[in-house]
This record gives sequence, C-alpha cells and structure tokens, in this order.
Amino acid sequence: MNDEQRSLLLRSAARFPLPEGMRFSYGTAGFRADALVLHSTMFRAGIIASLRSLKNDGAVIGLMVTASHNQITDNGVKIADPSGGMLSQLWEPFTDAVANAPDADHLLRQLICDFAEKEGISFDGSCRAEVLMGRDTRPSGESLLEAAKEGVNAIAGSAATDMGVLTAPQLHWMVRARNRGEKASEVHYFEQLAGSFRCLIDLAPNHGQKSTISKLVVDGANGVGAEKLELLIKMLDVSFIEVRNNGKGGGILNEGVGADYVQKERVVPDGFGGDDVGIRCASLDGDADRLVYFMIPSASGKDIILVDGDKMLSLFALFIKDQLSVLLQGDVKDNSFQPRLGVVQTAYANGASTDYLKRSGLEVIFTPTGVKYLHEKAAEYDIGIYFEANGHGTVLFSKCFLSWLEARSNELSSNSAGSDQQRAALRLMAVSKLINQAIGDALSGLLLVEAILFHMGWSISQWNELYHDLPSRQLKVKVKDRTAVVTTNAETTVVKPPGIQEAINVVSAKYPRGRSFIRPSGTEDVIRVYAEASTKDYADGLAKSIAELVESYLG
Ligand code: NG1
Ligand code: ZN
Repeated sequence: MNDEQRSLLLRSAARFPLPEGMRFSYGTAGFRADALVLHSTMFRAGIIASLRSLKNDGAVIGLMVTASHNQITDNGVKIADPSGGMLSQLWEPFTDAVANAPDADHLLRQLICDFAEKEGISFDGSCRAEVLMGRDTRPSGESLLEAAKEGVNAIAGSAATDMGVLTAPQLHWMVRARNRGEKASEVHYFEQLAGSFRCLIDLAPNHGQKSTISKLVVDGANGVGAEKLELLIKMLDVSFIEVRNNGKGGGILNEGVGADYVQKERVVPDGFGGDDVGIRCASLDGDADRLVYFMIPSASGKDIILVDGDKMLSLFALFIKDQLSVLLQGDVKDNSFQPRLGVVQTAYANGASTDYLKRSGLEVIFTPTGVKYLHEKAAEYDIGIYFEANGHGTVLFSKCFLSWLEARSNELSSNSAGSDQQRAALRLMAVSKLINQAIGDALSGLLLVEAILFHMGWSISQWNELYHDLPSRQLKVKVKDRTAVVTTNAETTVVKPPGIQEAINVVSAKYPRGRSFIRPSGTEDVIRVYAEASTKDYADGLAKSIAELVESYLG
C-alpha cells in the first residue's frame, strides 16, 4: 500500500469514529443497530465491499443499507458477494474486526494491511473495485449510504454506484446479473419477472381463464416492497393484485404490519379487516426478501390462518417435482441424467411440513438459521429449494441442470413440439428465470406462488390443506449475555450452559408431539424459544415453560 492510499484511508476513517461502548457483529444477516450509531459501521462496510471486489478481480459487490423487518429507527448493512449471495462466511471474522476497530490507525495497520497481504489483495491500481449500493425506505438510509460510499472511496480507484431505493433482493439480483455479463437495471429485473410469470400462466392447463384469477391483497409493510410491487403490477398489466400499506397513508414501516409481524404474532395486520375474510392475502417484510400468505377466517377477531414459508416450500417442491417427473417420463436416452432435487429447512420448520415433504419422497436437510447456511446447502443440488418458516427462501438451479434442460427443451421442440414433456421443460425454464436465484425475493416468490396456484386451479385454502401445521409458539427472552447459549446439531441441541438441554428434553416430553429448542438470535439481543405440540394450548404452555427455564439458567 503506498503512502497516498495510507493517508487517504487514515483521513477518511478519522471522520467516522467508532461510537463509544458499541460492539457490532455481522450476525445472521449483516450489521444491525439503531441507525444513530451506524455511521462508522457503514463506512467500514464500504471498505470491506471494496476489498471484497479487489479480492475477486474487480467483480461487482453489493452493499444494501437495510434493517429488514426491524423497527424503522434501526438500520443495517448486508454485503452481497459476486454470485449475488451473502458475503462469504470466511470473511465474517475480518468484517467483525473491522467494524469494531477502536481507531483509524488500528483499522489500517493492524487489520487492513495484514488482511490484504494475507489475502493477496493489492492496492497497486491494476484492479478496480466496483460496489453497487442500494437502500430501503428508512429515513436514515440516505446519510448512511453516503457513509458507505466514503468507505468505498477510501480505497483508491474504487467506484461506488448508487442504485437508490431498492428491495434487498433487487440489489442482489443486479449484482448477480452484472457479474454474469447480463442486463442488470431495475427495468430488466421487472421484465424478467413479468416475462417468466406470463410464460408460466400461458403454459398452465387452464390458461384460457387467466382473466379470472381471484383477488390478492398484499401488505407492503409500509416499505420498499410496496413501491416496487406497484411498478411490477404496471408492467404485468394485471388487475388482480391490490397493494396496501404502501407507506403513503401515514403508516410506519414494520409497525403492526409486514411479514415478520404477521408470521410471529399471527394476527391481522393494520389495513386489513372484516372485508377481507376469505380473500388471499400476503405480507412482505421491510426489504421485501420475506413473504408469507394468510387468510382472515372471520370478521370478528384478529386471528389469521398463516400460510408460511414451509407451505411455500411445499408448493414449489410439489410443482417442480411434478414437472420434473413429466419431463423424465419414459425417455430412455436421457434417463442417464437424474437431476437431484433437495429441500433445505431449519429447526423452525413446522414438524408437519417436514413429515409432508418426506412423505412426498423428497430429500430434506436441515441447517442452522440464516439464509447463508440454507443457500449454501441448496446449492449442492441440481434443484435446491430452501425456505425459512418466516418466508425467506428461493430455488436454486445448477448450471449443469440448466444446460441439460435447455438442450432437452430444444430437442423436444424439434421432435415433439406441444407435448407434455416440452411444456414441462418450458415451465421449469420459466421458474428458473422467475425465481431470484441470488437470494430469497418476496416479489418473485409471490409471482411464483400465484402462477402455481393458477396452474393447479387451487384457492389459498386448497393450498393450505397440503398438510396441517402443528400448533407452534415463539417467544423471546432477554438475558444478560445471549452468547452464553451455544448450540449444535443445526441449533436443535444446546451444549452450553450445561444441563439446560436435558431440562428442555424433560419438559418437551410431557407434551404430545412436543418439540422445542432455544438459540441466541443473530439479529436481536435475545434468546429465541420455539415450541410446537399437538394443540395451541400445549404449544403455548411448552414455550412458556422453556422460557422460564432460560430465565432460571441465564436470567
Ligand atoms: P435471528 O434473529 O438470528 O433469529 C432472524 C430470523 C432468521 C433470519 C434473520 C435475518 C427467525 C426465527 N429468525 O434471525 O430466520 O431471517 O432474522 O433476517 O425468524
Ligand atoms: Zn428482510
């Protein structure tokens, strides 16, 4: 590193001092905290993104300013790798160390210089870094994004491109597209989603009835997803989707609205009520990477019937498996290639969903919470489908599978155009374009759900009947030190503090179909408790008992 670069870094870093007494951790999904204390973190995340780009020979890196489903006064930052996926876990310890470096000197000499040397990153100008940046609609976003830009600019020759207000998955999609040499603007994103959605609708057995698709009402969490969904609807030129909670009516981001609220509280979000009984409804979260569906069963209560990420996973898996089996039917020549289809869940998946998926002949694997783990696992399959119960997930198609599919589709179009097999191939190709393969995306997920329900001719109730969820309950317990809880076995077993797992087992065994686990949250300062059992009262009772155990061991 030459003197000029050194003094540039030192000068810029001195303008973004670390707030006293703060410790930041990259956690489950990037850095998150009260927006007021995040300027140094943003500046440093800008540096990390530039270094990551240099490490990848100038490939485009993404930097998204968002705190997703958290309250409006929070903010945060996620970094997207060249694939469009989350920042490599190998860089997380360095990222944490950079975020917590006490001063500019420490940051430069003890961290950046050493790390760059170890990673073979050179600052000689032979490679230029590029960072694409986006932010959600939080009021703090603009000034925090400026701080991140300064971080990028502190590495000479780096370019920060501000893409403005975007959903997190849009930014990840753009990073992926740019690095694949594909068109990567917002218009291209909308065109790809709209085009592949239309294609799936036109390939549906009942395509003549597309004008009869029943109404869908979407809760936009008063966030960026609402704004972007409205644009997408214009491009689709459809009238069956109505967007509510778009932030224009004075509602506050994520307050009493949004996918996290609906999934965790299981109640009707603001803006919905008695007039919506029986209608297909959906909720996005604050950065539109999560999606859940729900129904309001009666006008007289706040309860909802939740159709969560597990049900979406099951719907996608069922459709893809069906299309795959049609495509592979009786074709001796191509039977040599047997695509591997796998589904990935976390311990939060409802036990009934796992039973259903296994009964349907699917391979089910578990990982710890956080899409970075699920995504990595799903990528091991030809078609890997992953979802968290909270509605964050996507479908990944391997390069090898997509080339095979394309060849197969070309062959079928010359030999048996219009056959069931050809249509199955075209549907799978359309799914691979509609679904955001960089990361879970509420907008593309929503269009895929809609296309599959139309294909099947199903209402939301019929979809919901795929299996019956076991009643479940989630609680949060505030403790002195959440890091005191250490888990293993995809977070289903606690190894520290000693004795608590045995106590959890004893309590859970008292409830019919009782299952519960605890883990430290990666995004909030709490221990999360999950419990399920054969009735709602049992699930509530089990969750409460486990929360009391946590308090007695750690309170
Ligand atoms: P934590 O706070 O680590 O539980 C939450 C979600 C994750 C994931 C991240 C990122 C639950 C129980 N946990 O993580 O699934 O979505 O936020 O947003 O929903
Ligand atoms: Zn989110």
